[in-house]
Amino acid sequence: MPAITNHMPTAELQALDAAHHMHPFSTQTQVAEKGARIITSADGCWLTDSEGERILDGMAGLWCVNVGYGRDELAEAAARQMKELPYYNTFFMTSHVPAIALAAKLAEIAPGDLNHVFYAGSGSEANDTNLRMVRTYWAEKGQPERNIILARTNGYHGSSVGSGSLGGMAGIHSQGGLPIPDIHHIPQPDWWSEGGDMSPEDFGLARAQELEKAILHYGPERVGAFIAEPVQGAGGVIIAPETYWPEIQRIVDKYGILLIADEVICGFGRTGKWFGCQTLNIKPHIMTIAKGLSSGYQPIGASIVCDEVNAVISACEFNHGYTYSGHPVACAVALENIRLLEEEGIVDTVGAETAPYLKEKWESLLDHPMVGEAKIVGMMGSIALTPNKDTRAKFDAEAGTVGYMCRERCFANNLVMRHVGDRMIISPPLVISKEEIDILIERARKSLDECMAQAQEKGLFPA
Ligand code: PXG
Repeated sequence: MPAITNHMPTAELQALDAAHHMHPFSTQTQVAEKGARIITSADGCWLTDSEGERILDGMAGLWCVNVGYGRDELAEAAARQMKELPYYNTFFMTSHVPAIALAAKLAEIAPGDLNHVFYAGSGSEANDTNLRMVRTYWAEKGQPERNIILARTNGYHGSSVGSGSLGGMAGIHSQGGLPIPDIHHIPQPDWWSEGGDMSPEDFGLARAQELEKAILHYGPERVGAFIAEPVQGAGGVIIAPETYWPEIQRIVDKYGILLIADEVICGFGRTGKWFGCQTLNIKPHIMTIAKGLSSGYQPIGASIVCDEVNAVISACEFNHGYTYSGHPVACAVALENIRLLEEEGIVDTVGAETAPYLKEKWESLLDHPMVGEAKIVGMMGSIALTPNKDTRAKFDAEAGTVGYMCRERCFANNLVMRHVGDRMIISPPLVISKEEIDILIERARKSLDECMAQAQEKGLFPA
């Protein structure tokens, strides 16, 4: 039965979209040629498009809809707050209940002495805050020369000038004069593509020691902070070998530099615990959060700051903030979202039940001829596509050619599974059920088969 839609025909929407809506990270002419897929509603883990198709969202939007779509509680929290106090700022000695309540709640659930919250409207903004905050911290401590921030190649921290500089994405650095001065990148712990003949353990150690090398190269008196995602998300769900993080922690401690854990993706249950730092046993001075903080229902981000950094920053006037820092509606929704995650045991269920189930199913994809590696932690996973598993070979085509083909097959099969180069990635809503995991795996396998057939036709995969 054809879907009954209450909007203009898809082709008209697509034409208007291409004519007037500039898409992020897209080639606009391609959008015009192909027409965007238009999402009209969603419920649980399922999207509905303008043609009435139901699509399994294996990416939770953009890694953010942790509690799933369609939660009335969050809509009601927003409506209540809008009626009571739709906006007020947190500058100039003012505050309001939602900003206070959420900050106190975040201090409660964040590990260690991460007790202080600086609000932003997004992950990019929060990382811009971090950049200025750590430099201000060292300046206030009488060490203004300690302004170098080390980060990682293929890390993602946002696309504003500051956060895009912290990130290590070549595509971002190539536009607009990034990175800004005194931000340097060390290579990532991606064993599959860069590990060569080393064992994953040796490689993890070697890549962590790149941090020490960089500190010694620039001078320990010049380096203020190191920023990294516990698990690289946008870079392709790169899970570092087990040797990596303990060594990073040792080096950070040894030189007394600040560690910023970018938890924008890893936070709020994604890795099976509340924060990626807890899964990986990392002790940061600052955590960046966004996305799962509100399950994407409202745009909000924040920096959660330890007692020591807060003490120094609090003693000066930190000339920083955004009109929407601590927006009351966003804070009210985030608070309600955390309540759902806690009271419905969503994070606990991921850790104890659904993530182990997904791991078993995800790793079963390893028997597919084109899948060379299957990595997963909690509800974020990746598989590496390769023409030869034994040699970890790359396809004889521009990187991402086969990944894109696979992504297109997934989309045609009503599954959102993204590609990063020739890695396929998933990050479903945390509320995904075992039955839905089965559907995800079934569709992924079908798409892999179809992609492999296409790759064989093009001579990119052995027949
Ligand atoms: N840090 C991390 C770790 C992120 O993943 C940001 C910061 C920036 O957050 P905002 O809210 O400013 O976007 C992100 C965002 C992708 C993709 O293609 C990933 C993100 C954003 C857009 C696309 O995987 N991550």
